[in-house]
Amino acid sequence: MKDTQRPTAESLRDEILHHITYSMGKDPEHASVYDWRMALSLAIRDRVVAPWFAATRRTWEEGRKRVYYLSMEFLIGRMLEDAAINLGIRAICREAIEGLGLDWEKVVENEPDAALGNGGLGRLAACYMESMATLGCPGYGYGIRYEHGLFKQRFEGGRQVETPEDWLKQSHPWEFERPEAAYEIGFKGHVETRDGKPHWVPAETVLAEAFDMPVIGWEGKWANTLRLWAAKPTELFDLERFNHGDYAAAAEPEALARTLSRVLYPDDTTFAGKELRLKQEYFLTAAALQDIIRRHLAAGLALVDLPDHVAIQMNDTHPAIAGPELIRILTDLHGMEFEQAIDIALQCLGYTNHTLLPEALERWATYLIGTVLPRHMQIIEQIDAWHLKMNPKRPHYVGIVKHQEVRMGELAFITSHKVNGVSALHTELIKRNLFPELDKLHPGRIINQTNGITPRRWLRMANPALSHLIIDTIGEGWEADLDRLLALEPHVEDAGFLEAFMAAKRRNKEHLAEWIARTQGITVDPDAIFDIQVKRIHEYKRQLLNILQTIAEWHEIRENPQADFQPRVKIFGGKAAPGYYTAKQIIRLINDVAEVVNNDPYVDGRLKIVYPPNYNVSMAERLIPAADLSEQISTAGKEASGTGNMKFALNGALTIGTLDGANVEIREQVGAENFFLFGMTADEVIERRRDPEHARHAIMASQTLQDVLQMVAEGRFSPDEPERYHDLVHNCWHSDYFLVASDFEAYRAAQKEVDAAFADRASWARKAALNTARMGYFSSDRAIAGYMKEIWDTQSAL
Ligand code: 26V
Repeated sequence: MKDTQRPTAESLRDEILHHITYSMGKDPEHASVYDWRMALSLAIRDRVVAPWFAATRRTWEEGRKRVYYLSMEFLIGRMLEDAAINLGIRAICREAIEGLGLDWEKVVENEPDAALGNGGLGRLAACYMESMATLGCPGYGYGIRYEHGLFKQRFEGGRQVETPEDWLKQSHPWEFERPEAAYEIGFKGHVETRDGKPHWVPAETVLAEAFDMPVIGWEGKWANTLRLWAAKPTELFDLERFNHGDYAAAAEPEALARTLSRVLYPDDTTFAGKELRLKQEYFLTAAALQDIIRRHLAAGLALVDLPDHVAIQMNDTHPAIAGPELIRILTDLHGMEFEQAIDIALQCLGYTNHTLLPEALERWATYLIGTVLPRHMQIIEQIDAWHLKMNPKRPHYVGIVKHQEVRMGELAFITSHKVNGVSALHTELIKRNLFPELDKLHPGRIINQTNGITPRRWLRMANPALSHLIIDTIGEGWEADLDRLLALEPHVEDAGFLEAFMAAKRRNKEHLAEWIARTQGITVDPDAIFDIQVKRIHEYKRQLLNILQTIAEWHEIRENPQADFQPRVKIFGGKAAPGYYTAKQIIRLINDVAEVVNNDPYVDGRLKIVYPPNYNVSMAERLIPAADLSEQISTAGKEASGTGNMKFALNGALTIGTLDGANVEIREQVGAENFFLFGMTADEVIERRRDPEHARHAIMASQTLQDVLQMVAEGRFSPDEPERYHDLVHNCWHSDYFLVASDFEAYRAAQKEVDAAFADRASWARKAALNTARMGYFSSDRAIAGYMKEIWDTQSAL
């Protein structure tokens, strides 16, 4: 059978030609890059289907427990090369494509990113789907098929401008529409009593229609399904209303259906109580639960046995309505008693917390939930009352419903058997600051599962130069057993190995330099330190600290242009939430500073600032392998984990960072001597804030920072509008909640250490290689194995 045998470049070429002709309907003579990309994708997809069916069939036959990962975001990125890598046919694909006279990179880069997420949380979901497939953990991802993913970012005069993203403009070869898998989802209406039991009569309904994407694991041994829901209008219901003459109401469901899965909310920094978002959350959750229950019942199983067959993981609180919805299904629709229903819900559900930022914690007005989901509001109150009854010692200020708001964190906690943080420090802070009372009432419920990243995409695929060196040095097998990278350790004593390691880095830096020249029109020196900060723009992540330090460096060069100076390329990437004014000012400042510094003859190319617009997964794959230095400089206690930090270190970048999130564990793993630590600890941050004048005190203690702030305030980087950054500077002096000023000198000192360390090439190479060798712990395979054992109670089917 052609789709199970390993292809040759020739056989694959024939398959591509077949698809060009019969799937794309194109004469090869006239096919575009898009056509070829589609044909190649379809040829690869043909090879995914057999393992996918086999895995699904085996799960049914063996009656296995399934994991359901509910997430409002899946930041998948491109799929073609990832599938080829995991099937072990990338080289063959490339050969076939080049044999057809095409440019491999152009074909791969023709694919738009599936950007159905904002940042860390969505990318984590994508890595976890891939690891579940690699480990043979039977499961489904459930999400929303947003028509428009995260907005595209452009810069105009240095300012961020957002334009809609349109990944579905062309047809998407990795999805299968399943019109037969569609469920009605209700909203609003009222609750009435039928046969003595509550019964919800929704006023509006929409259809959730499934689109399936196969998720193939390493070596194609297992594949799971990512099922994304698209909203469609329910025609029958409309007609009924129409016939009753209620035309406006008849049009409502259609309008709702059109908007429900239209756009991804692009703000991951603040909670805004948007009704549409609540509806999106319920839409995803209700569709998923109907699908889960249908599958369970179709296997002839009883609902009381649900926990033996179903584990549901809530990626943050966004799907936290799962608890009440499951209870509603079990009680209202299947006649179960409330106590038994909540017991089942508890055994099935798990909740991962991804942020401590109070402004990002979801809490919905009771009137809104009461309007949109009237029956759920009743059940939420019932859960709250039940929890209080079971825990009479619960303090009066603790609970799900307080001050006319439903706190989704508390709801998720109380309906889950396990609540997990995403790094050791973060989990400690959840226990200490976020849920101290609930932790006391439910000792052992809060556990840690430190985040991880998939080494297939983030090393094997993104960094062929380093991957091949690793394979030449220790062989294969590390891709699915990342601790094996430890075998590289003895080689750091070998000058030849270190040279090869740095040669691979150098090749990646040259590639990046070439891309920067081509796309940004900026020349950068591959011998300079490539110093990279890429992530969402947020005050707590402190891109401001980075750019202020960059200004200080520039000032130093200008003061003393003849001095020896370690050349650096400062690379920034990231989007700001469209309504986040300060973050947008920081973007503009970086671009303004870049304009001045990059064109300053005194600098003479020794310092460059590059900020390519529209940072996304594909850009990360390009930048990370070329980094020497990884910037992980958040205010301690604010970054739950970080996962970019892991990708950089795995690719042999050294980290300059605070003791925040997973940085703490990365430093433990790679060794303190191979990590540039600076800044206050989480406890010191709290302490420092008790001084209401901390900002002014810190600035007064640093002449450099005074000079830098003065330059910004005077308009040195915005001569056409000198007052442009007055707000930013004023905030530094008078508030500085994220302690940029207080950490400035420590950061600067650490950057000086970086300069000195980089000058010693052999020593730097050793540190970089040790970073790669010791990052095995941060594989998402380790993380998923932890979830399987400690939360899901499920076994590999492999
Ligand atoms: C919150 C909201 C609020 C309502 C509007 C839409 C929206 C979307 C996302 C979020 C939560 C963002 C939380 C998040 O992304 N946390 C990140 O999770 C990563 C994976 O665990 C972790 O590495 C990062 O440190 C953490 O910031």
